[in-house]
Amino acid sequence: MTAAPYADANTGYEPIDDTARKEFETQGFLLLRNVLTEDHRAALEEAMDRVYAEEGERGTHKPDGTLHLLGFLTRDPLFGQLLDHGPTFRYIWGLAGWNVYTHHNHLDVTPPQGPETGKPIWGWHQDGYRQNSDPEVNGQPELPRPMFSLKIAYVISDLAETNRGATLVVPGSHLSNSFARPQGEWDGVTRPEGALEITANPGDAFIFDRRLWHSRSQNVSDVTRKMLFVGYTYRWIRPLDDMPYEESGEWFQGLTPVQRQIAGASPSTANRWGINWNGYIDDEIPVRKELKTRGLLDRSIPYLR
Ligand SMILES: O=C(O)CCC(=O)C(=O)O
Ligand SMILES: [Fe+2]
Repeated sequence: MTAAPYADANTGYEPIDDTARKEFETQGFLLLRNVLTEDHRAALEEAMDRVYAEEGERGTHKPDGTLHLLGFLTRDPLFGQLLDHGPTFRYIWGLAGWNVYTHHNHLDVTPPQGPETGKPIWGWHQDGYRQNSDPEVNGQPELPRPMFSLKIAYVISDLAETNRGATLVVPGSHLSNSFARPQGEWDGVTRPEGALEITANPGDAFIFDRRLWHSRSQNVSDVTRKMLFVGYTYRWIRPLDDMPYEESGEWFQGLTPVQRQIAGASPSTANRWGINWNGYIDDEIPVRKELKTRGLLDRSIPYLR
């Protein structure tokens, strides 16, 4: 077991307060300031730059130099440590419970792109693909579907100024199954009513409900945008990315039991540690074990039982 190489103010097991939970529930996202120390952020950026160069050699950059790399966590031990990074992980179990893993994660590098050319692409969406169509909610199409997943977005480059390609969101839109699109041809510039550009400092992060309507934006600055996204969902939902690793390999062996759960150890069954029809739950499920040991299984919150 390797200890996390960077000191954090949080162990990952400080419960979030009701104000944060309420804000997340009403807004669909939370901005989390200073979740990475400057040393940690710089080390992550260095690892990102290495991966970006490797992917350049492999020819996977888009023609404009953009990289959107899925399942990136196995590409560096430092990325693996993000699986339960203290200042952000407390929000994951605090908002989704202990039965989670990462089904989807991506590394994004967006060099200056200049203004949009050609036919602009309308990028507003909810995450989850068919999760926005398949589930029926009491036969009432307007009722919000379940959250199912949430995502941490780590800000690695400076996004404090606007127009650097930051994520756009409409606060509160996660409770709407539909989203108004401008009539006719979209001009590539006009933003939907209520849209907010998440400007943030390097080392900040934001967490969002996958139902929150969001979009990328064009990086028209001269600063390369660098972001790391780690999505979490329930262990009974299948992975979205190919994130290959050997359990006997160095990357996996460097993980703690909690990190192994979050890495998706045994994605083929939700019952590896035992969760049965009769209510039996194996106390060895690593995240649950940590919460239980610390007295954090709050019975008033269903996903924390
Ligand atoms: O890169 C972005 O700003 C948005 C990415 C996105 O759509 C997502 O993380 O689900
Ligand atoms: Fe998305």
